[in-house]
Amino acid sequence: MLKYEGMIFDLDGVLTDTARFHYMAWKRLCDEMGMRFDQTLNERLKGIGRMDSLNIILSENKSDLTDEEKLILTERKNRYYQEMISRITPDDLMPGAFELIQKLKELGVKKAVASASRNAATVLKRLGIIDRFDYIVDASAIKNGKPDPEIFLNASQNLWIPPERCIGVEDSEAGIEAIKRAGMYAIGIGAPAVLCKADLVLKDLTDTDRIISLLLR
Ligand code: B16
Ligand code: MG
Repeated sequence: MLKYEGMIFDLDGVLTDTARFHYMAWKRLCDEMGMRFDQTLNERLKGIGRMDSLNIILSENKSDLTDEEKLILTERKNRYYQEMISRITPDDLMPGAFELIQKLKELGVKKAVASASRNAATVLKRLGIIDRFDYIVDASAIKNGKPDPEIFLNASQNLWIPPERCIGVEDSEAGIEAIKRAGMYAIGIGAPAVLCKADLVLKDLTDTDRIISLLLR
């Protein structure tokens, strides 16, 4: 008997380590523009959409630009990011991710991806796992980004499973808040100090037995 019938995964930082590519792309852009950008600031961008991320960077640098200039910069950052993800292969799956997806299939647990990234489908294809999910949220159709619960509620609706029967998995503080506001069980991947609002924090997805035991009554 399953306690949870759906598992909704974030992508960057959970299924694959593309979080470092987002960091490197923003860092290159900021260096070129003479703006400050470091790992601490990057932590605040995890799970946050592209334009909102640029607005945070600009505000931290006490800088302001026109909407047109911002669009040019976000497109440039995206080109740097797309160069990096073009080299992704199935070897770039996070440890334990493939095994967990397999076990969920055997148990009949439905799986979705709720990523803020408009590059999510490209990354999932390059990882060779796009067909293993029952539903992938289209980030461009989401009006309110994480920490708003909209993206996780959209995923559960499309899986036809009520939020309280779903587990969300996230590496960002904003994402954990979104999962909790959606009324789901939250697994954080990363540092317990950052993800303190999660119900459970793990370093990665390798402890599949622990995750599977949560799903069962
Ligand atoms: P893109 P996730 C998020 O993905 C990233 O964490 C965040 O750093 C990025 O700015 C956002 O996607 C948008 O990505 O520029 O590719 O549309 O963690 O929600 O899977
Ligand atoms: Mg993430």
